[in-house]
Amino acid sequence: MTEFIEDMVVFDKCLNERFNELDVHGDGEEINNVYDDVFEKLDEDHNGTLDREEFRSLMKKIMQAVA
Ligand SMILES: [Ca+2]
Repeated sequence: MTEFIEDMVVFDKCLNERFNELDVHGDGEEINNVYDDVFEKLDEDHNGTLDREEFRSLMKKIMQAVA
């Protein structure tokens, strides 16, 4: 459980870093476009939500991108 929380902290940190990189105008607009695009790719069964497996593959991609 501790490991999971630590992962979430790292995940959050990554997310913020990505957001700051993407949000070039500082108005939060860019992230919406990127998020829609990314979400569509991540929602592998296209049911509109990210389930555990889809979230897991998202985490994996982010960790790989950071490493
Ligand atoms: Ca899904």
